[in-house]
Amino acid sequence: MKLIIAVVQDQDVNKVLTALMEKGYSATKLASTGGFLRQGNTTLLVGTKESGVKEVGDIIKEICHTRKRLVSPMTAVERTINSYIPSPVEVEVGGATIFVVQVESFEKV
Ligand code: 2BA
Repeated sequence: MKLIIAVVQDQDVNKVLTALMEKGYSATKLASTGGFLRQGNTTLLVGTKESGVKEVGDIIKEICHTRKRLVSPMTAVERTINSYIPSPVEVEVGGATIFVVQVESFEKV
Protein backbone atom coordinates (compact mmCIF):
# COMPACT_ATOMS: atom_id res chain seq x y z
CA MET A 1 0.00 0.00 0.00
CA LYS A 2 1.25 3.46 -0.90
CA LEU A 3 0.13 6.92 0.05
CA ILE A 4 0.42 9.57 -2.62
CA ILE A 5 0.59 13.10 -1.27
CA ALA A 6 0.13 15.60 -4.06
CA VAL A 7 0.23 19.39 -3.72
CA VAL A 8 -1.79 20.78 -6.61
CA GLN A 9 -3.10 24.18 -7.58
CA ASP A 10 -6.69 24.94 -6.60
CA GLN A 11 -7.68 25.46 -10.25
CA ASP A 12 -6.82 21.86 -11.14
CA VAL A 13 -8.21 20.01 -8.15
CA ASN A 14 -11.78 19.35 -9.30
CA LYS A 15 -10.63 17.82 -12.58
CA VAL A 16 -8.08 15.66 -10.77
CA LEU A 17 -10.66 14.42 -8.26
CA THR A 18 -13.20 13.67 -11.00
CA ALA A 19 -10.62 11.66 -12.94
CA LEU A 20 -9.51 9.78 -9.82
CA MET A 21 -13.10 8.93 -8.82
CA GLU A 22 -13.89 7.73 -12.36
CA LYS A 23 -11.00 5.28 -12.11
CA GLY A 24 -12.15 4.08 -8.68
CA TYR A 25 -9.53 5.70 -6.44
CA SER A 26 -10.33 7.16 -3.05
CA ALA A 27 -8.92 10.56 -2.17
CA THR A 28 -8.97 13.17 0.55
CA LYS A 29 -8.70 16.86 -0.26
CA LEU A 30 -7.02 19.16 2.25
CA ALA A 31 -6.82 22.93 2.07
CA SER A 32 -3.16 23.90 2.34
CA THR A 33 -0.91 26.92 1.99
CA GLY A 34 2.42 27.11 0.18
CA GLY A 35 5.28 28.07 2.43
CA PHE A 36 6.92 30.30 -0.18
CA LEU A 37 4.01 32.19 -1.77
CA ARG A 38 1.79 31.94 1.33
CA GLN A 39 -1.10 31.35 -1.06
CA GLY A 40 -3.71 28.62 -0.94
CA ASN A 41 -3.16 25.34 -2.70
CA THR A 42 -4.64 21.88 -2.25
CA THR A 43 -3.07 18.73 -0.88
CA LEU A 44 -4.54 15.44 -2.02
CA LEU A 45 -4.06 12.18 -0.13
CA VAL A 46 -4.56 9.09 -2.24
CA GLY A 47 -4.11 5.66 -0.72
CA THR A 48 -3.65 2.94 -3.32
CA LYS A 49 -2.11 -0.43 -4.03
CA GLU A 50 1.37 -0.19 -5.47
CA SER A 51 -0.09 -1.01 -8.89
CA GLY A 52 -2.10 2.23 -8.85
CA VAL A 53 0.80 4.60 -8.21
CA LYS A 54 1.70 5.10 -11.86
CA GLU A 55 -1.88 5.67 -12.99
CA VAL A 56 -2.56 8.19 -10.22
CA GLY A 57 0.68 10.00 -11.10
CA ASP A 58 -0.22 10.03 -14.78
CA ILE A 59 -3.67 11.50 -14.04
CA ILE A 60 -2.15 14.27 -11.95
CA LYS A 61 0.56 15.02 -14.52
CA GLU A 62 -1.94 15.16 -17.36
CA ILE A 63 -4.30 17.58 -15.64
CA CYS A 64 -2.08 19.86 -13.55
CA HIS A 65 -0.59 22.74 -15.47
CA THR A 66 2.37 24.95 -14.78
CA ARG A 67 1.33 28.55 -14.15
CA LYS A 68 3.23 31.73 -13.61
CA ARG A 69 2.47 33.83 -10.53
CA LEU A 70 3.68 37.32 -9.84
CA VAL A 71 4.96 37.64 -6.33
CA SER A 72 6.26 40.65 -4.54
CA PRO A 73 9.46 39.86 -2.63
CA MET A 74 8.09 42.39 -0.16
CA THR A 75 5.86 39.71 1.37
CA ALA A 76 8.87 37.96 2.85
CA VAL A 77 10.44 41.08 4.30
CA GLU A 78 7.61 43.57 4.70
CA ARG A 79 7.52 43.18 8.44
CA THR A 80 11.08 44.44 8.78
CA ILE A 81 11.87 46.78 5.85
CA ASN A 82 8.86 48.95 5.10
CA SER A 83 10.66 51.45 2.88
CA TYR A 84 11.93 48.86 0.41
CA ILE A 85 9.57 48.58 -2.61
CA PRO A 86 10.88 45.92 -5.00
CA SER A 87 9.33 44.97 -8.35
CA PRO A 88 7.24 41.81 -8.44
CA VAL A 89 9.05 38.75 -9.69
CA GLU A 90 7.59 35.90 -11.71
CA VAL A 91 7.51 32.46 -10.12
CA GLU A 92 6.58 29.26 -11.91
CA VAL A 93 4.22 27.05 -9.91
CA GLY A 94 3.36 23.41 -10.54
CA GLY A 95 2.01 21.40 -12.27
CA ALA A 96 2.11 19.41 -9.00
CA THR A 97 4.46 18.26 -6.27
CA ILE A 98 4.02 14.54 -5.71
CA PHE A 99 5.34 12.43 -2.84
CA VAL A 100 4.87 8.67 -2.69
CA VAL A 101 5.31 7.06 0.71
CA GLN A 102 5.15 3.50 1.95
CA VAL A 103 2.15 2.79 4.18
CA GLU A 104 3.00 0.59 7.12
CA SER A 105 -0.55 -0.25 8.02
CA PHE A 106 -3.99 0.49 6.57
CA GLU A 107 -7.31 -0.41 8.06
CA LYS A 108 -10.84 0.89 8.10
CA VAL A 109 -12.68 0.21 11.35
P1 2BA B 1 4.97 27.39 -2.40
O1 2BA B 1 5.86 27.01 -1.29
O2 2BA B 1 4.08 28.56 -2.22
O3 2BA B 1 5.89 27.59 -3.70
C1 2BA B 1 5.38 28.10 -4.92
C2 2BA B 1 6.45 28.13 -5.98
O4 2BA B 1 7.48 29.06 -5.58
C3 2BA B 1 7.18 26.80 -6.18
O5 2BA B 1 6.45 26.02 -7.09
C4 2BA B 1 8.53 27.22 -6.67
O6 2BA B 1 8.51 27.49 -8.07
C5 2BA B 1 8.76 28.55 -5.96
N1 2BA B 1 9.55 28.39 -4.73
C6 2BA B 1 9.24 27.64 -3.65
N2 2BA B 1 10.17 27.77 -2.69
C7 2BA B 1 11.10 28.62 -3.18
C8 2BA B 1 12.31 29.17 -2.67
N3 2BA B 1 12.75 28.84 -1.44
N4 2BA B 1 13.01 30.04 -3.47
C9 2BA B 1 12.56 30.36 -4.69
N5 2BA B 1 11.42 29.88 -5.23
C10 2BA B 1 10.69 29.02 -4.50
P2 2BA B 1 6.41 24.44 -6.92
O7 2BA B 1 7.80 23.92 -6.74
O8 2BA B 1 5.63 23.92 -8.07
O9 2BA B 1 5.64 24.16 -5.55
C11 2BA B 1 4.24 24.35 -5.43
C12 2BA B 1 3.81 24.08 -3.99
O10 2BA B 1 4.10 22.70 -3.68
C13 2BA B 1 4.59 24.87 -2.95
O11 2BA B 1 4.02 26.16 -2.78
C14 2BA B 1 4.44 24.00 -1.70
O12 2BA B 1 3.16 24.17 -1.12
C15 2BA B 1 4.50 22.59 -2.30
N6 2BA B 1 5.86 22.05 -2.27
C16 2BA B 1 6.78 22.13 -3.24
N7 2BA B 1 7.92 21.49 -2.88
C17 2BA B 1 7.70 21.01 -1.64
C18 2BA B 1 8.49 20.25 -0.72
N8 2BA B 1 9.76 19.86 -1.01
N9 2BA B 1 7.93 19.93 0.46
C19 2BA B 1 6.67 20.29 0.78
N10 2BA B 1 5.86 21.00 -0.06
C20 2BA B 1 6.37 21.36 -1.25
